Amino acid sequence: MIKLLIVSDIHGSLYFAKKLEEIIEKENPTGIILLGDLYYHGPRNNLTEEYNPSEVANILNKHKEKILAVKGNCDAEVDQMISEFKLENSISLYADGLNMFFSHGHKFNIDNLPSGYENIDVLGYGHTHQSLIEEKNGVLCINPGSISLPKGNSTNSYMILENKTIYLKNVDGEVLNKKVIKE
Ligand SMILES: [Mn+2]
Repeated sequence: MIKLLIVSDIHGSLYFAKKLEEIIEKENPTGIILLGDLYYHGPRNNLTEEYNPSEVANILNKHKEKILAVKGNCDAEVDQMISEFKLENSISLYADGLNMFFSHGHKFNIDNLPSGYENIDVLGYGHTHQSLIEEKNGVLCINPGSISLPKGNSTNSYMILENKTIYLKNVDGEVLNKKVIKE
């Protein structure tokens, strides 16, 4: 059985990278999915709390064995250079009877499902900084929001996927929303 910790849009916040370390310790996931926008704050955003991209990279690199990551629209070539894990364009993952597709979300999202979506159970992405658990055309679209820079009604959050159930949690580990993916 897998237990995936899904996190997005850290945007260089050392404060929330440290929070993430506590979450990793507490949740003890089998895998960590990072959905992009790891280091750079981005020209549309304010600086995040304790903005320190290179220290964030040091923390993430400690967990490289468990990390699967995709590139965000704020992630540049140099971000790959400081990361000891690969930044993919997208990740297709089959586990526990679920076909999952992860990308940053600026291309594929609930309003633009990828081709072949008929074979996808879960479409995971970040980018909007707003959490989401919503089904569309038989695909469960999930977004953990941003751990460091939530927008709209969202709070600082992450997701856990285990036992074919998706959980949205705040950084203190409280369950904010959950849904069984497939009976
Ligand atoms: Mn972002």
